[in-house]
Amino acid sequence: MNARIPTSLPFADWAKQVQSGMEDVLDRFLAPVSVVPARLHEAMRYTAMDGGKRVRPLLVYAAGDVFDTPLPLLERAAAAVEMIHVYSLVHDDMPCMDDDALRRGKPTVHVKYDEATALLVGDALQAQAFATLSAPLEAELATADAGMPARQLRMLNLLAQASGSVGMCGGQAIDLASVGMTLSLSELEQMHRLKTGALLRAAVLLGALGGKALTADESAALDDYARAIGLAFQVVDDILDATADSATLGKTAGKDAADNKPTYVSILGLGESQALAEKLRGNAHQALAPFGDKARRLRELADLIVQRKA
Ligand code: GRG
Repeated sequence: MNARIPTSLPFADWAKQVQSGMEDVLDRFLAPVSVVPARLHEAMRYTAMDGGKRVRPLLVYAAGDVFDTPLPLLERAAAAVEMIHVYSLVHDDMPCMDDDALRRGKPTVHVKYDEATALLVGDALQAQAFATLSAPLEAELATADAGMPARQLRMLNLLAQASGSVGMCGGQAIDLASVGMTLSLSELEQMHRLKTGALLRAAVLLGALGGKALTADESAALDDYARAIGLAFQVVDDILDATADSATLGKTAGKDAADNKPTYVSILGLGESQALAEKLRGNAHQALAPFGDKARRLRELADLIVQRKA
């Protein structure tokens, strides 16, 4: 992606350009297969390239539009957050966790390669995410804005917090410990705020942090938006899981319920879960009101997250 994608494009075209641009961005920030060890780099590319909805990069670019974040920082942030997400999927699919054979329509990394490789692919993608976000900036950008290194540092800290024990990993630990247990709605929400919400929130804030300074009110509004879509994403995931046709979605219908994991649908029922997703969409829209038309993409992404079919 060499130039900013025009905001005037219809949403679907804009999203397609971000998604296809991510192939180029990831290609640039991942080691080539020609670098030793070739098999590890091949496996990293196998799982990271050409796959997924790229929701987190879309959020990074959409938030970047609101705060005029320079493209090189958006690219680094989008690649880094996607690498963390992909690493989490690779580890989550392993036999010691969810034991899944298919991901994004392809054999999972431990199935295609082996378990040790899957572990290393996840570890290496995590390290590469931070290497990517901290990579030196293009000379003209670094000299044009003396505040860039401080911004990069804040972004690194944010991504580290969102990924670790007080973010995604912590949420996964709670999830693993909750198998077979009855969770209250607030316990379920706490788990998902960490497990999936923290990284989605980080994507929004990363896109914003790279741009012009946020006021306290802007920061709070963006946080409200990020929290609403983070939760909506999980509620919709549970709805899709409960109603999926496994053949068409390429995932196991009702897997969480079958694994005896609490879900929004198991606690609230389908109708109330759908109503909750709609309410969260409304909350997300409301939170964006202070940003006016500049937040159009973020608004459309809230719609996409709630209306998605996969
Ligand atoms: C193993 C440290 C560690 C963490 C795993 C997020 C996570 C934590 C595991 C993923 C398990 C899972 C399927 C959760 C449901 C919600 C979710 C994150 C789905 C996958 O994300 P999408 O739909 O995937 O954005 P794509 O493939 O489109 O990128």
